[in-house]
Amino acid sequence: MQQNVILLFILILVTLPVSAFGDDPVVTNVVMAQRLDGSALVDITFDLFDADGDTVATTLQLSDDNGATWDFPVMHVSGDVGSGILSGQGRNIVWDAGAYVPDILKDNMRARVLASAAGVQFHSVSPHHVVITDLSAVDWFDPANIQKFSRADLLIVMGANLWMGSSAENINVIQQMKALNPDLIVLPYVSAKTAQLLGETADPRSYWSKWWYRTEPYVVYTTEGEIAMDWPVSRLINILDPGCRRVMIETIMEMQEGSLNVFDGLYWDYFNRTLWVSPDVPNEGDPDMDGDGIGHWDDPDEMEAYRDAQIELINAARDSLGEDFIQVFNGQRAYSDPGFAALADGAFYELFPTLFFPDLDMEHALDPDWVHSLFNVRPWFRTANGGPYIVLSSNWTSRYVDNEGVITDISTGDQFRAVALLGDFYSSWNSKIDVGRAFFYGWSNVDISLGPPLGPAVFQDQFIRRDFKYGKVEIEMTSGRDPNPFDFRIWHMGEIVSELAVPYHTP
Ligand SMILES: [Ca+2]
Ligand SMILES: [Ca+2]
Repeated sequence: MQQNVILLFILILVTLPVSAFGDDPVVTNVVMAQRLDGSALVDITFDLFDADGDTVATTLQLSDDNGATWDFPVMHVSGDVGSGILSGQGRNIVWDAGAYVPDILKDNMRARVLASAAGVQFHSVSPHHVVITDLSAVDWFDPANIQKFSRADLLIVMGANLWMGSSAENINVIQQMKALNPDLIVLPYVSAKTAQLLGETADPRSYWSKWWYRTEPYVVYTTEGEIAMDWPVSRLINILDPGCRRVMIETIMEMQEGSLNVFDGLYWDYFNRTLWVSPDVPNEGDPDMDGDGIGHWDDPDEMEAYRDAQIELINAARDSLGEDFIQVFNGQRAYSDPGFAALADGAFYELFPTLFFPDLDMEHALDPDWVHSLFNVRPWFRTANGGPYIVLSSNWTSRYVDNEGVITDISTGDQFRAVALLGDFYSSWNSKIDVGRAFFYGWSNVDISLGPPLGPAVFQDQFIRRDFKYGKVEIEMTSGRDPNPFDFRIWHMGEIVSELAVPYHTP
């Protein structure tokens, strides 16, 4: 029945250029051949050599346009693919091309095999919307981390952990990641209003130390004359003062110019219309940035000056670091202020959709008729640097009891992936580790590509749908409210490969 599958023979050699980590596995003699028995099985054979004798993770990638793109959905494969593959000649991956729902009538298919001694697989993922946010102390000495993190389209990490004065300062982390993924954008976390207390004792060459001591003259005091804290681990700095803004920008420039690891821009944490201070800090009195004895939230001209100072800070960064220096804003001001959003290459929706959006939060976020929905806000941002980068992130854990009676996590990465696909937003994957409010690395459960979209999302009643070259995405709004606002289904080549319809969860 599948004898009309036509495939050409291909030779592709791919190794991962991670030369800093000793001998890489080498893949040679890749040959793809359809069996002649009418079974529509395709063999991809290759030789795999690893000098260290490690077991290797292999990834099969397929192209249906003679190698111009490599996002053809790789499904129905078995054999020497995945983790734990031993070196040897004549390794074999069996691809059951006949198992796809539609017939594949192609004469321009190509295959390539990637191999990683660090055990990382490099599947093509759906188009350009994958973010990793990890603000923890990542071990950059581990090659597996460099390979894993390189798979994102946008990566947000602590700048201080890669710039000069950090333990990883002599490892060319960003260069290695870009060798694996030239399109990767890497942004450092930088505070837009605080200095972290750890700077006081940090390495004097480090970002946190320089930031702490240089902003010391610009500490914010409360109406009771105390140093105004922002979080238990940080104090407020006074960006109303041009001198404060200057030392902030100068420190970022010094880090960029003096470090082996150079970032593509900044992730600013963060910009709201007024100061926001954690309820966990025991400030006596309110912050008083303009020193007139009136607390910030009772002082309209101070709040106005704070908003103006944000713009001055952003413009100073652009003047000093260039038009192509990407600036992504955390914080709610950009979500509703078009003029402010126009200064940014993107926005980070922290704890999406629970902040900013009124009840029902997700329903508003995805309502094309609501003025500040994701679809209506996205066009406000800059596009010159490949954006806008509209990042949907949540590090909270939500769970439900599934159809088999077991507690199942809702992966916000997969949930937001469905949203991201509808409107060219970015979904951030985060592991669900119940450690405070920390952000940790996470990865998609469904790393199969849908290919490019065929048009915009289509809205009909409670359904939102978008078609892609290799499949489609459908959201059905149910409660409209986090943490379980909608069901979703994602089809690849006619098969549902990702679905959430609580209590049912497949696969
Ligand atoms: Ca004041
Ligand atoms: Ca005032």
